Amino acid sequence: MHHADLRELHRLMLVARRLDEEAIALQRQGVLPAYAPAKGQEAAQVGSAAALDLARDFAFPGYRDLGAAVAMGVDLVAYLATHLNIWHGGLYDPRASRLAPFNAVVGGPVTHAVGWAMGATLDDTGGAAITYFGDGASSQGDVHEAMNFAGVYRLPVVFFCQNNGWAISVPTGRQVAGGSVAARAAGYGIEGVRVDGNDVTAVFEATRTALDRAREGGGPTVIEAMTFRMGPHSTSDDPGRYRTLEEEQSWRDRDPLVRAAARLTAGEVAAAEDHATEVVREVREGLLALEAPPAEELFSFVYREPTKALLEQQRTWKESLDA
Ligand SMILES: Cc1ncc(C[n+]2csc(CCOP(=O)(O)OP(=O)(O)O)c2C)c(N)n1
Ligand SMILES: [Mg+2]
Repeated sequence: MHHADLRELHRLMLVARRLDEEAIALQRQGVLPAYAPAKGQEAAQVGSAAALDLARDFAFPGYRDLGAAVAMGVDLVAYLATHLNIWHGGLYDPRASRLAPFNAVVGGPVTHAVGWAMGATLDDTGGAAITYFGDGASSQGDVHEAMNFAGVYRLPVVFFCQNNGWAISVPTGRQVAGGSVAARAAGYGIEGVRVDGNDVTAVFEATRTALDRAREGGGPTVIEAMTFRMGPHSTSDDPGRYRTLEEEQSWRDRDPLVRAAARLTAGEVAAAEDHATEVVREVREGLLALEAPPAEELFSFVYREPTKALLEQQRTWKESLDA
């Protein structure tokens, strides 16, 4: 990888890290109701999303994938607005940004990505889908059906698993039988690779290879990025109740940002910090300035034609306003 590319990936990772810290602060200040921190997973998210071709590909994220949104150039105020809970999903345009609304259903985005990949094949668009999910999600039935279906039809999809060691308080060893998500790919007749998820270069290369293969008709790939969730599962979790400080310390030494920064000059790292500070300031101001959309919209866009039940709810809601 060229030095300039590494510098750019580090810059994106640092924006993700600082924005993640800001999101936690905003949650503590009562601005965001809840947030799922991504600290420690920046190399996995940024490295993989940076490998996408935004003219053709499409990404399906989970709830902890801020780094993917950063790397894809999604409007970050509109992205983080999802956490404000003032609308259905975020305020960004998934079709224009190529990033689906984030999904809090464990394993949910995996089936969506496979469906999209089926459509891309039928329409012969030449694009590939990437889906983000966790080690815990990999034990969900839907994920296995999605992988099997993608294998049978050799669909252009990359199953990007961030194995961060934990599914809330359950360690990977207690819910991934056989110990490897990547190894499961063999059962579906598809490629499976394990990659150092805290090495942004390795993640980028592995994802680019998998996306190229998918677009060329070579079928799906499971990528298992080995990483660590350095913070809590969510802003209402206390990891001290289920894991040790020794484990956390051993991963602090493998921090993806420290590893990338070690390959850059002090001046480059300082410039990236200045840039991240500026982005965070703008996003914070943008979020605080957002007005809630008209409450009436709660009933729009759910169905093409509203159902009787929905109209009934809308009527009750309106009456409650007048009361
Ligand atoms: C279908 C479904 N079941 C259960 C939950 C509750 N839940 C939220 S996150 C989570 C653990 C997911 O772990 P993993 O897939 O490893 O992702 P991580 O949170 O570590 O990024 C669970 C069980 C959910 N959101 N959706
Ligand atoms: Mg996990």
